[in-house]
Amino acid sequence: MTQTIEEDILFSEENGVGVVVLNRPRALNALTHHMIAALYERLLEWHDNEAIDVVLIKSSSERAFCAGGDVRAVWDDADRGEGLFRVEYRLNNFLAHFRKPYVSLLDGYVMGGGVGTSIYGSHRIVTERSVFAMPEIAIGLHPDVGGGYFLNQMPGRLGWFLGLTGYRCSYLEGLFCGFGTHLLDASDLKVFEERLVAASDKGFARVDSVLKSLARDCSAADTFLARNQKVLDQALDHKTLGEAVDELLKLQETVDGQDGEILGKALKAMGKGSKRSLLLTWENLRQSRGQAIGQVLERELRISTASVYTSDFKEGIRSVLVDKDGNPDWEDLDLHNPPSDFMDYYDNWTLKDGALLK
Ligand code: QUE
Repeated sequence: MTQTIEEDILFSEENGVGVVVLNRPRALNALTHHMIAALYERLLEWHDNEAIDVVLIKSSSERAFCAGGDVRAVWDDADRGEGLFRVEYRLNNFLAHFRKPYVSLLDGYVMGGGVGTSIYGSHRIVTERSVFAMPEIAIGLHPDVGGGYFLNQMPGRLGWFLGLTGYRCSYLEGLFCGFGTHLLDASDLKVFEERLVAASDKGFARVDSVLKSLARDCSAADTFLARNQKVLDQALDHKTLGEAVDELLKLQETVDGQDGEILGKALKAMGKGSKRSLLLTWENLRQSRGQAIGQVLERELRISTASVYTSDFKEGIRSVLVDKDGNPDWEDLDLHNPPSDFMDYYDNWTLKDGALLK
């Protein structure tokens, strides 16, 4: 059965709640240009509509809230994805300044563009099925949609670890890192939505009062990221990517048991990632420190748009999403000794229609 694009994203309004349903389950809700544009237009309208008090965004599938942007479609776009990236980053920037409660139900996978579509909102509901990641090094891209901003806000250097390894955070780690704000049992999501729609309070109080009755207490203390934060911070607090990689590999020799296995798996993923992506991730995280979200998004739009024309992006899409052989043939770059003009390609990229916020 072919699905028309109009059904990929659904909108409804009920008693002051604007409801968005991501409805492209076979692609894990990977966001198409059309879905992002439709969401942005609707949010603009709801933002100025006094009858809308709260926005709720969720998925029609238990498997994923959203796996990212529809990067595979970039090849078919006349502009090689520039339009898709542009509407996506404009949406991210708008969400970062959205004044009404924006509640995301983050059940299942939340990766890349799925993070960008939720993390700037006021309430990010996690369930025991949530998995969070910024896995772009596997496709020759970099942790974008504001990764330079929100990864730098995570505890210590954990966000850098996530970006450099594509590490998949458990739901507790997702709360610890700030992907999520509240924990609900997946079986309570329906009743949460029903109570939110029925609630008589207004605005933020409306969401908070419903959450009070359903949110679960939890601690992330007994997770890999919390247990190892200090040593990961130390390993990553170095001047160059090459030095940090060496430190992480050394750390692997001292961490044993289950944590050693988890770390080994993360470092193996880093080793399998695009070296171009790793260098780009490092440099963008470095430049983003202390910058405002708009500044970060402006640079990332340029970087991502330029990245699409690299052989590593083509290889990443081929090996992960097309042939699915998991055997990418990356460009050979020395992480310890990158070309001095490495960033020039990105810094000199000119976007077709000028700046992001125009
Ligand atoms: C890294 C990524 C993405 C990915 C896999 C990675 C990503 C993304 C998708 C994806 C998944 C299913 C689809 C689709 C895209 O996979 O960003 O179109 O049907 O969107 O290892 O960054």
